[in-house]
Amino acid sequence: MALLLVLLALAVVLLAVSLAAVAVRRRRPEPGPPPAPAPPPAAPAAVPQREEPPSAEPRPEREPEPPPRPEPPPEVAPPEVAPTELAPPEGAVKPRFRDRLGQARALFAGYVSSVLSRMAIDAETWGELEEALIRADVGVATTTRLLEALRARVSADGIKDSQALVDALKADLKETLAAGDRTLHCEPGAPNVWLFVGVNGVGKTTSIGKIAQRERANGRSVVMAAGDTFRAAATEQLAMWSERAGADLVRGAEGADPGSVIFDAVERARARGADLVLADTAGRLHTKVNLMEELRKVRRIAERPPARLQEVLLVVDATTGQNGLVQARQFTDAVGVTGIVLTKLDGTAKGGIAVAIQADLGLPIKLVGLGETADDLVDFDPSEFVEALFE
Ligand SMILES: Nc1nc2c(ncn2[C@@H]2O[C@H](COP(=O)(O)OP(=O)(O)OP(=O)(O)O)[C@@H](O)[C@H]2O)c(=O)[nH]1
Ligand SMILES: [Mg+2]
Repeated sequence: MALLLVLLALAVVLLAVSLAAVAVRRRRPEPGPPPAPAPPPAAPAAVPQREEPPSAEPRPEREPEPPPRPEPPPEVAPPEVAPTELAPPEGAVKPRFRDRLGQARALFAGYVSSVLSRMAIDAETWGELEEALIRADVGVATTTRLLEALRARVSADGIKDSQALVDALKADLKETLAAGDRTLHCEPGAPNVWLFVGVNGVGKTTSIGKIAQRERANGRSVVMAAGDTFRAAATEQLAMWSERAGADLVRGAEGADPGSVIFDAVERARARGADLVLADTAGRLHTKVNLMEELRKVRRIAERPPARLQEVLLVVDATTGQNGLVQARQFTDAVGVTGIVLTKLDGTAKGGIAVAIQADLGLPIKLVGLGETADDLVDFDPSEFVEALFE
């Protein structure tokens, strides 16, 4: 029995030893390279996945998808005959000379009341009239001529009192200013061209805008030619006026040949059966090319059929005084002016330049600018003008 117990104990010990050996073998590492340590969960991979070019720059973000391209707007052709609803309302009140000739009237009024305060006509009377005319920018030559004619009339008609003398002067001024053809010519059947010239800043573009509006109101279809390619802003200025007036606009790139813009505008007018091309020009140039030379070229294009060059309108700033006369002479020699648009008579202008231009150069004043807005353009009425000055 004891032997049996000893044998049983031995068997148990042997079993325990063999189980322990198995357990130790299981725990022993396998031969071969040790496995890489498992990366900590949040740590970056020790070995980069892809070979990156060495760069100090952070990797650029992926290019965002470009936004879908908007559909190009459908090409809208300018209206064949521009809409009339953009024209000024019928019966819009036109400015009057007497309300706008502030400075000029004040100047004349002072001298006239002084002359009238003395019943008789004496040396002082003649001196004051001369001073009034010269200070009003009539110019020495024209003043001298006017007063000589007045003296002759005074002695011929036996004028004795100063009121009659002032009336005679007014009549002479009206007669001087009424000379010449003040019509703005426009015939049916061909693109009529009105070319606007003048030094910079006198009001060419603004006057074209005003005239476009007025012609539209008269039922004419108008094409504006942005022939002032000196600066882009000039075209934008004209574009604004063309929208306002309901007129078509032909433009050229900045620095483009002004002649080509006028040519294209005539083509557009012909194709659409428009009545009138209002052609803007620059008052100065990019190049050293003489302005007058350039304008001559423009003029030649503007008179090439089918275009019918009806008017070459010299725009003169009334506030520049006698200088306007010098400009008028230069432009007339170069491009053959048919009439004057006298602007800014509402400002500090003294008005006499109108008389000087008409008397010295025989150029009719056709239109007058009395302000900056679209309605501030009137036909020149010599009688109303003179009455307003002397009132
Ligand atoms: N008070 C007044 N201002 C005017 C009149 N006509 C034009 N102007 C102003 O004069 C300035 C010059 O006018 P523009 O029409 O640009 O002159 P422009 O001759 O085209 O000038 P450039 O293009 O530089 O050659 C603008 O501020 C106009 O508003 C007018 O009759 N009265
Ligand atoms: Mg201009």
